[in-house]
Amino acid sequence: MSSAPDEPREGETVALVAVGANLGDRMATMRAAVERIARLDGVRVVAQSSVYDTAPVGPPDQPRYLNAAVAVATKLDARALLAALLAVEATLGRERGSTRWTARTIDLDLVLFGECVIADGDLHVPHPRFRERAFVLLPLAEIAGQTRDPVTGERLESLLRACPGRSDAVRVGPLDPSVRA
Ligand code: A4P
Ligand code: MG
Repeated sequence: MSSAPDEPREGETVALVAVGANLGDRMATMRAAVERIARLDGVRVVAQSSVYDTAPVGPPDQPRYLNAAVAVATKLDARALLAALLAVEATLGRERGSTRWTARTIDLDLVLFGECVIADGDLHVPHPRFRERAFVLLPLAEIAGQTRDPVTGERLESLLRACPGRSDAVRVGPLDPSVRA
């Protein structure tokens, strides 16, 4: 029996990835990132959220962001998936300075990897700050509102309700260009 295209298959884990950009042609770069993620071996994109225009959190003198989220079903483990995401960032001109939270052409954060909880040097899943970030929770709740945070047990939609700052986000359209606004 074949499984529906957006259901995880045997051996796959569903991971949630936050996508952000605030330099250059933000929408085009975010869509290019999703195309590249979809072409990774062992990774299927199974859901894409809307895109939101959001006020920057962190250093104030930077442009507004676009933020969105995708769900992937993957045969990779969390470390290999994050490495692949960082490689996609690099191909899209992401430069890292010494300061966190600065402007970027693309940011791909691994927010959840199934129910895994990992705090291991350079890999932290769930992403340590996602519960306090409306720009992450708003798109994530659209595609996975019933999914539970494995640390707190809360559903993503209830984490969003408890999160300040969601009202200043403006929906600008779908991330998936084949979906009508
Ligand atoms: N790393 C470890 N675990 C992870 C994970 N689960 N996902 C390591 C992603 N990366 C992970 O990340 C630094 C290092 O963390 C990576 O090398 C990776 O090996 P980074 O992407 O260079 O740093 P960052 O994105 O500046 O920091 P961080 O901690 O991800 O920050 P946030 O919390 O994502 O904040 N405002 C708006 N409106 N929208 C935004 O998207 N983003 C940020 C970044 C700040 N303000 C924003 C937005
Ligand atoms: Mg990041």
